[in-house]
Amino acid sequence: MILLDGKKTSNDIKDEIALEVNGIVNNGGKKPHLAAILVGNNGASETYVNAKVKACEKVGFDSTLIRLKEAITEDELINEIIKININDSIDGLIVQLPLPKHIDEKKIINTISIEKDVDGFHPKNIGNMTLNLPCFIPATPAGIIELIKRYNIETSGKNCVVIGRSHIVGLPISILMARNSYPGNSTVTILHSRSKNINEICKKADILIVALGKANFVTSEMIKEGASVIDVGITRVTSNVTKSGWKLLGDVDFENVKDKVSYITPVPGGVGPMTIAMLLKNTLSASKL
Ligand code: BQF
Repeated sequence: MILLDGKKTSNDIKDEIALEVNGIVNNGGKKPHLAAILVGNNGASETYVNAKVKACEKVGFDSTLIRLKEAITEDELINEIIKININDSIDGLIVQLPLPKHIDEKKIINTISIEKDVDGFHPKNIGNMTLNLPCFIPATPAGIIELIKRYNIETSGKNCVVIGRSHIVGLPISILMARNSYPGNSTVTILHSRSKNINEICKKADILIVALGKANFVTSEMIKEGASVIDVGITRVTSNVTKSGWKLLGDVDFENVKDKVSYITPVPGGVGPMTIAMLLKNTLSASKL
């Protein structure tokens, strides 16, 4: 079993980005600048946004965190986005999800300028990605692709099973794994809440990508010997072992499957850190547009 070390790989990517930013600045160029909007005070969202701001500092980007109150109206939020859209000093904009229930996420994402949509969630971005046109690939799928690439995992002609069809992970990674490129050229099956025979279908997977958000859902009887397993799940549970009083669980029962697989991502330290690194990569690309 080889661990797909997202922590180390993301640090490698951050070093590469920092080197490039250094070159840009030394040649009189401008630092990439990411703006992040955080609405309300959801604990997990705060953690994620703080991680993104810290990562920006680490690679030499400018960042602006805009905190807005939970009770902000949809129109007020749209106005904040428009201000950033027309601000030439800002290259990339993310709106941390989920948003409060009274705000329509679709409407908000549609407001983000596609040139600054470094999360790649705008419908035009997803369309461009699907058609293999220039786009920002959403950070989590991009992180999975980058891990597969850096560990030289064979994907052509392989059975790739994706559990979950979310617009942010399952749907885009399915499209990417089926594309005519590397990583890609896989035979992709998407499993979801209405799927039947989930265990049997998973058992045929050479590459299993799990993004459904159910802790320890995948067990060894669902795994083909020698499979590569990518675990996107992060469920927070209380723990009497850790200092913080909680820990993260993946969608894969790691201890149960680890002796059966060729490659596997840990949780934490697998796909999560890669997501942050790929957001930085997209922001660097946006700054070059
Ligand atoms: C790690 C996210 C669900 C909903 C909205 C490192 C992150 C997570 C884990 C992180 C995520 C998940 C992010 C680890 C960003 C990934 O060490 O395992 C980093 O910050 N993520 C998000 O912004 O919004 C989410 C998951």
